[in-house]
Amino acid sequence: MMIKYLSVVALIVFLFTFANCENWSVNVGDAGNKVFEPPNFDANVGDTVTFNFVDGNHDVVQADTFATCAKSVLPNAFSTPVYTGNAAAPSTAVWTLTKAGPLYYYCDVEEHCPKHMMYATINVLEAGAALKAPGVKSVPPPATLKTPTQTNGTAPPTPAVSSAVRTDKQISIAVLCGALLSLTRYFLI
Ligand SMILES: [Cu+2]
Repeated sequence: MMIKYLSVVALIVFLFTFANCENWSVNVGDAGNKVFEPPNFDANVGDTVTFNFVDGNHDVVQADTFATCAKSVLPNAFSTPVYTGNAAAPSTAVWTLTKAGPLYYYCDVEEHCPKHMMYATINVLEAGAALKAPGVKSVPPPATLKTPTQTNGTAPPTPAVSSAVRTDKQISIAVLCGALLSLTRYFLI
């Protein structure tokens, strides 16, 4: 019985080590400035990045090289709709990091990329690799869709499209994280 219990604990520790499920936060727009904040940080494969659209009209589109204002040719290139920023209740989009290597992205609204240099990088390192320049930690991805709160009747309805950018992989990582937490609670508390 004790051996079984210890092996389960060891398994949980092992899974947490390799599926550590960090979620990083990137703010899109900032008080009239056309920026991604932070513009450059390290993360690990398996982590997620949540973009919070806090100001202005912007989107996030994957590029193939740094400072390029052209969508990646990858068939599954990441991109979001254009959101109108709302600092109090930002729309969000989640990018799951599935492969090591730098990820480049930009905003393709108007001239934000070529004129305002609205582009950025995520340095994706192998799972478990030490991060020299970690980003800003966020809460885990929301389990349910977040619909922006409307404070008056004049705001145009924002489509609930967060789910459109979610991939099956992201969902399975979220499920894995949830399962790990339940297992931990069951055996350790
Ligand atoms: Cu923009």
